[in-house]
Amino acid sequence: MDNCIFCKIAAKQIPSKTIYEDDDVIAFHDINPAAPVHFLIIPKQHVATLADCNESHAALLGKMMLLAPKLAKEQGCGYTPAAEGPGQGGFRTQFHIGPDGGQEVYHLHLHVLGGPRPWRGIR
Ligand code: DGP
Repeated sequence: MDNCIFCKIAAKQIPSKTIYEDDDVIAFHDINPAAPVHFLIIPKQHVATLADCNESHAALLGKMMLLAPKLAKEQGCGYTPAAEGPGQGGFRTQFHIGPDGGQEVYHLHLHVLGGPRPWRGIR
């Protein structure tokens, strides 16, 4: 997509603080962090929203979801489960879909937010 800012980040036409990249996805710090740790995981291929996904995107979505806890841990906001009870640490994941979902950039992205509280989060 010619005018998509996240396509341009994926293509390295716009710089970003990249924390992970492979053939399918790239993850980078959000330009306007809403938590001490706030990064985005996006597919390199252009997909506008989660609502535009179908079965052909299942592996890609699975990869994005599984990367969230791995990268959160690397960024210092991982979750350590406990045998009983809530465990330690943790993070939040968010997809925004459409105007009522608060989406501003129409290229699929998974927000990952974490770090010591308090933090404001997104909207
Ligand atoms: P939303 O579409 O509301 O789910 O959020 C889009 C997010 O993308 C928002 O938190 C700010 C971030 N963002 C927008 N433009 C850029 C950019 O050029 N670089 C980076 N790193 N983040 C961006």
